[in-house]
Amino acid sequence: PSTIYLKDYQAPDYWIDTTHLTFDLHEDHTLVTAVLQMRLNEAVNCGEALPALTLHGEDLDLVSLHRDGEELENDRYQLVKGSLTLPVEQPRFQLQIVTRIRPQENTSLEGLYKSNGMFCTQCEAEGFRKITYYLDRPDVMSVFTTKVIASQARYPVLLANGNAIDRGELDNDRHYVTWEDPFKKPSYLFALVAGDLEYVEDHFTTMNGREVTLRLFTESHNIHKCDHAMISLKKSMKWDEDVYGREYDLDIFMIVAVDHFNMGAMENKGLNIFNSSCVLASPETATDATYQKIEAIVAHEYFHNWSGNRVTCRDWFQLSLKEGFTVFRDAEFSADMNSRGVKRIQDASVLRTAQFAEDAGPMAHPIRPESFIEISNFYTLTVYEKGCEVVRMIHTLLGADKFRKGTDLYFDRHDGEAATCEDFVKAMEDASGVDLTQFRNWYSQSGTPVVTVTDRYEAETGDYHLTIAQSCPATPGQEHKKPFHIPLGLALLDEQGQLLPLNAEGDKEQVLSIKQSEETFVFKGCKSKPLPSLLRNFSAPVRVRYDYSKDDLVFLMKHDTDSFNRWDACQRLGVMAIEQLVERFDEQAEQAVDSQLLDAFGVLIADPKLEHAVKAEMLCLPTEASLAEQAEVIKPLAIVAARKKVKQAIAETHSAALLALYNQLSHERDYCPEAADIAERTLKNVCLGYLAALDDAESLQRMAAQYNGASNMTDRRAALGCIVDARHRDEHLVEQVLTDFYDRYKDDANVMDGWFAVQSGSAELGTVEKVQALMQHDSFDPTSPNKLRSLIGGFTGNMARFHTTGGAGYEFLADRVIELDKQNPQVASRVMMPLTRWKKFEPVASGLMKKALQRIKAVHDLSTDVYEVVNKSL
Ligand code: B3K
Ligand code: ZN
Repeated sequence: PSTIYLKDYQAPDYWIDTTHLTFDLHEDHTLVTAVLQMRLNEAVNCGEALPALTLHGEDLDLVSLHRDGEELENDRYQLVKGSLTLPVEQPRFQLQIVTRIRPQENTSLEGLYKSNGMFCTQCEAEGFRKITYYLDRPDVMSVFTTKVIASQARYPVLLANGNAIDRGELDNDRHYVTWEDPFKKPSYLFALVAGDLEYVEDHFTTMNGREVTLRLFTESHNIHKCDHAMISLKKSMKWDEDVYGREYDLDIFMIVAVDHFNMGAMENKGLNIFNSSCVLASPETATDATYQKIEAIVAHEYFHNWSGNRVTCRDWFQLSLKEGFTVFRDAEFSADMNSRGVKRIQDASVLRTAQFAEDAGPMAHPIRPESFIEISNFYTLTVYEKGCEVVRMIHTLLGADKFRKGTDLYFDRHDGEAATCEDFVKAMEDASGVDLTQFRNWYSQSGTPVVTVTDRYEAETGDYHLTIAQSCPATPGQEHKKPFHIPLGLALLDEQGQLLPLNAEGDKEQVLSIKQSEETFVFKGCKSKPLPSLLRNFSAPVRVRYDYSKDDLVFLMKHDTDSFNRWDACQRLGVMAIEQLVERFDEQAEQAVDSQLLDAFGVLIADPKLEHAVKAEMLCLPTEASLAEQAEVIKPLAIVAARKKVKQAIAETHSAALLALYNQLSHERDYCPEAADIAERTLKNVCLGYLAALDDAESLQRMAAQYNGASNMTDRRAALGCIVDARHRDEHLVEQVLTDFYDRYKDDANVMDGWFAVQSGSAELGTVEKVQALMQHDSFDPTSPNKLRSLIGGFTGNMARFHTTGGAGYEFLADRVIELDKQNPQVASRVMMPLTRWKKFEPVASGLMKKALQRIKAVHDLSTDVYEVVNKSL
């Protein structure tokens, strides 16, 4: 497999002005007729001879090829793996290409495939080439017309992008619908659906008074689970008008839910296709987390209509242009709809745990990568979440008003075009007058910067000196880094916990613009040594090192006005307490749990003023994954044991207060997925989690009672998880609730995902043998990415079991990767990621992980997806 470089980008030799597609869908094959109006790209080619045309194509049977009505026989073109090359004689010409494809046999879930009897597509990034020969690159934008023909009985619903312009009946009980999308788009935004589907319909009137029909399609048994997604869609449409001035542009907007889908959802123009797990919800079947995920993803895909579709990407190296920006847009939307503070904590937590790990691993890349072998491997936390943070930093540096001027200019300038990250930054600069020259390093450099802060207080003058140094560790291909332009949110707390004025204007919060490798700021008039509150609101994706004492952290937990930093102080305290036990793992039994942490949690539990949502976040100890990310060398079993010990100590010390809080929050009410109710349930279930760490029969009864009495999935799932891993375990009860859960929900594929995950992710149950047995279960569908992710992903995230001695977990994963690679390379490459972190583990585990990777590497004919990951990580 070959590497593709950003520096080699060249504009295409030809454009495709219009694309007419006809799909003749049959049970064993599909015939695709593509009629393309081609035009020479004169900007590239002004010479005499017309260059040959090379189209992308994969797994296609070419049935016939006509150029301007003349059939080209097979001696007139070259067909090699991945492409079709033909001679060109006129600067404008028409091609007619007929291909035969087999969607029924397409297990990669890329291109046209079948899910539960319906046809659907996934074309981003390079799936369209599995449908027909085409210039399958995002800078080639075309106006598409799509005619779909199929059996009327089996596929009453026929959908494609745009507006339906024609429909009719044909012989043999077949029918057709023709769709026309007036907006130019790249092939990756093409979509088609054919199935026996029902829909719910609603309407939205845009800011200019246009009526838009909204339709959400699902299989009939799920039709009652569409309300939340529909409400979320209408909120998103309104929000994008209010906050960005962006209006929807077609007469109809459709969402289709499908069960077999490689990721969350896809923003195809006017016809979003969603993983059913990201769109369907009812109180009985979806947790609060799922409700919030749905709201965020519906918004994300809708927002792509402008940030991605109207303005798309020139090439795939620019992926963060649409993804980073759109994640920023959906994060702000969610913050506006729910608790802003908690949204920030959750996002920062994911970033610091998973993206920092990616940035420290063998696949580290800048948000705008410079090269790749397989683009599917670059739909990463770095491109998405760090990309979002980079856009957020621009927002912070410019301020909301100038940022909005910048986005207006960007959309204006590039509407209907395929743009670059540079275009985005330039629009921001031009609209605001702020110089972002150095800021651009965030686009080209990988790795997580480390900001080291030291301070000095001069009692005589009252001057407080804050010295800020930055560095960035080497990452693959990038030995030395230039300094970043870092916006650093800052406040200073006095001895009473009050915020001190930072400047003559009396501002109590400031964003320092850090540009040098080291710089010092002096704050005057401090009566005593202040305590710095650094990186407020997680103002940049960096690690901050400052030598906080435990007293400092307890003080910040209590007094800081920034929710993120209060939470972070609590996390830091938790990390210190757990690390202390990890370091002396062998003598852990005799080690006491840090008393300052225990006291601080007591204050936290009892704090009557703290909002429930933030309290719930603060009460959660650092996750095993985040402890692993912060460790020099990962010792999995020590981490699991130490964290468990600290959790038990908190539970035992504060059992009465936790129980009181639990009882206070347990009252019957109708389910409502609104922020205040979600916060109460979350806090209640955090308490239940602690109570599950007590060694008494009473708490077990409490969990069983919550499980049995639950009127919604949030409470039932929480109780189930607690029962499965309770300290005072009862095998019989575990069996009973797992069976009960199965009986209740066995017909609901999305709920069953949770049933698999709760077992494979359980420290108690999730052994290799158990996971292997579950793979044979009747309800396990090995062709469903959701099931594979739940079961295998649940297991690889199970630190207590995946990393058990002997390496059986690693061997199991290697077997699955090798097997899956033949079926679905994207999923195979995703699930193997945990192995790529082998270098950070303690020697025995590390060696065994490496061995498993080597076994994968030795397999012949690996997909480009797995090939790239395995070769870069060894
Ligand atoms: N753009 C799609 C992701 C496509 C992934 C292709 N392997 C979903 C999204 O980010 O909105
Ligand atoms: Zn996206």
